[in-house]
Amino acid sequence: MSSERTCTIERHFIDQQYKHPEATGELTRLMHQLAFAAKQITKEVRSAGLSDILGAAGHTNVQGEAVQKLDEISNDVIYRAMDHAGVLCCMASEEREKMIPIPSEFTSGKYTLAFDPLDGSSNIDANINVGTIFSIHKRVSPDGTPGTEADLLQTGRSQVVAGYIVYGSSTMMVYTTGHGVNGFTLEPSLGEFLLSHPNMRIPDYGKYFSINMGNYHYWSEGVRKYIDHITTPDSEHGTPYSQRYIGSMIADVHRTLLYGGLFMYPFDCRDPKHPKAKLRLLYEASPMSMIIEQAGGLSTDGKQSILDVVPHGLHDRVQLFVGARKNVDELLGFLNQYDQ
Ligand code: AHM
Ligand code: MG
Repeated sequence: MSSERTCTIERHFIDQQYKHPEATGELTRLMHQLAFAAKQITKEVRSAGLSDILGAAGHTNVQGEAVQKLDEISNDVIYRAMDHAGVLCCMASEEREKMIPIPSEFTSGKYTLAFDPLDGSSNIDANINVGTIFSIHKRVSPDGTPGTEADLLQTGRSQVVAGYIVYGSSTMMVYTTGHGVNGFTLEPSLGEFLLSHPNMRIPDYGKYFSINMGNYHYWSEGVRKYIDHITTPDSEHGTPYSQRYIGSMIADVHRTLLYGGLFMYPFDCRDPKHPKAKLRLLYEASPMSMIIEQAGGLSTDGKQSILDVVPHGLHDRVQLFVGARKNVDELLGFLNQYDQ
């Protein structure tokens, strides 16, 4: 038997707290509630094919996309786990246009939560991995008052915790508090998240790229030249790279974290004066970028780290490139040469 002691996610939070004597335990409570929500969503996702909850809910969300029933269910599960925990002052969700206030009967806390309840949900019917993404900030408005949108509109750099839960062949929660990245796998019979991937590090380089190639003709010249470069056989450069794209960012970025390479969702430049991004800054790009950077990789919108992009609205979108340091540097060389 291994001499290593089993570490549950709750135990891990508490151990982290001992290192920060000023901590009040609120963050631990918040993470505990998130883990509880993740277990409930796991149960829903695992029984998706058995119950009558697959398929579109019949209306569109704020982004104009069809809402899946499991999107709604996951949104409710997270809201109900978090609204009365006494640790949040407000929330934002991909599924809700406006800021979500904390009901007045519950104590308002000092943190904010932005989340994508079920990323990649268009894949649910095909039994492909989906996930929850979360981003936590400390409020900027005074404690004890109702939270405001300004509390949520903070850069990725000032996230207190960022993480995701991937509902795949197993359920895994990966998070960072700014001191490295740790991964926990849900042990289904115990109902506990156990530390399975301590101190996760992304390789410096990988021969994988992840992008929707169907959009090739819509990208900037720099992105197209880069993709041409990495798909053209050249033994000296070690190309071509292998393409991996599931169309579920959580799964694509999770694989990138483990194996290296990079994940990209560039601008659609059909109207060069108004390039369009797809992925949302606050609850998709920003938390995934903090994870990758904390694991030793890089994130960029082509000009700066995603963590420095200033949000102006809850649903701002951003061009995103994340991955292994050498891969992202190589891409930036092309963007600097052709897109400036
Ligand atoms: P969603 O939040 O509505 O699920 O959309 C985000 C998803 C990402 O998970 C994925 O990377 C991307 O959309 C896939 O988009 P596309 O089908 O355009 O390649
Ligand atoms: Mg999403």
